Amino acid sequence: MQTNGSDMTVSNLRVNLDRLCWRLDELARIGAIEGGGVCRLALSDEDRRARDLVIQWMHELQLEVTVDQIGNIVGLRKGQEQGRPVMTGSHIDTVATGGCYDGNLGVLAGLEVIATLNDAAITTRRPLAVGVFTNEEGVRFQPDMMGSSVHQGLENLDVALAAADSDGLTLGDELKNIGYSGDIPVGSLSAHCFVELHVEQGPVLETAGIAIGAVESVQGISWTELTISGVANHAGTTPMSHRHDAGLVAAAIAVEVRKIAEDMGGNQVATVGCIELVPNLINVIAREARISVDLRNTDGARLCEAERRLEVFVERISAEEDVEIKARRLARFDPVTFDAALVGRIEKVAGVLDHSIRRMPSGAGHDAQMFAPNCPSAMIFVPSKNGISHNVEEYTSPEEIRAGADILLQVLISQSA
Ligand code: HGY
Ligand code: MN
Ligand code: MN
Repeated sequence: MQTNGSDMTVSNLRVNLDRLCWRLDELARIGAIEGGGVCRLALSDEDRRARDLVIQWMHELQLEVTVDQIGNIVGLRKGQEQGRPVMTGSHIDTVATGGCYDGNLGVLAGLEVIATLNDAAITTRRPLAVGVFTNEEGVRFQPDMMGSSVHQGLENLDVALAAADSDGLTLGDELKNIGYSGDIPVGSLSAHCFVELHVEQGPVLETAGIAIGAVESVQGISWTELTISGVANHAGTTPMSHRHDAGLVAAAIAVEVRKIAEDMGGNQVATVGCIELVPNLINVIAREARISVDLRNTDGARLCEAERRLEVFVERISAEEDVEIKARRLARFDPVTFDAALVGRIEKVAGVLDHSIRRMPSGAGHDAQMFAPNCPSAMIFVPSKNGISHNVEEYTSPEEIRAGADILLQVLISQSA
């Protein structure tokens, strides 16, 4: 590692917290919504404006910027040597009721690492790269973690480009519309390793009074859309025995989804986040219902068990209520285990910087999990106030951000020295 000979030793390098928080605030203005959160759906105009701003910052940091065929942005900092870069990054698309930190912190902390190294005139041996991955949230186009899974060869590019939103607009067309249908072939960049900083989005660290999470794994994710077809009829005149009530069936499935999690216990979680009824009128029995089911478990076999229980119930209630139910798989990821040595490195650096740390799984999906099959990957968590996320109340304090960003800085340096 080349330094400018100043007495600032690399191990004493720390991020500039004010600069990082300023970037977080600036980025949060794009798509800002009531209550202090952000709505920046993938490939929306807000996403375009945020991408433009991040690329402007990448250029200011003298990074070489590329955009690939699915819109992933990579800012590359040359090392003394060529070869696979040490990589970090995350996403800047958000859910419609998002916070300012989910994803954004990982991207901007990555830029802060670059800025800190630039200030110290340090050139690492290996190149460094910061990635901004397309459509991590998966709320407009499914599946989630789409850009990073295509980037790492786990999802087919054409299948991803053909994904359509609820208005029938495809991801490929929307990429072109916002000017981010890049020319770099996906898969043309392999990383030496990948480390992502992210807010925990849960209550574990805050409850334990611990500053940092060394993330060992990501739980498996199963997303299914169920379309229930019944018969519209008059709410007053139709005898109960003559109903094919899609709304009733949707509600029964939502109750069963909760029951599956409760009966299975352990790490099983289950959510019905979307319920749409047609025609959705007070005096009409719903002829159609569309619901989403999100099942997750740290144990792959248990996740399959939860899926099986749902299938059995769907079959049974379809027969009982004489309605048709079609299932469409929206996303499916097995649990992922991160690189033990890299997790250990995060722990070691946290110890040197005197931050409390604990190992933990991730309840949310992340871009880092897509790198895990191809290179050593791991994540650093910082606490979420009241364990809140995917909510405008999402908050992580500047001191907590400093701790996570300093650890990211020193871990990336250690991997690129
Ligand atoms: O759903 C998730 O875990 C992530 O926020 N896409
Ligand atoms: Mn995220
Ligand atoms: Mn998220």
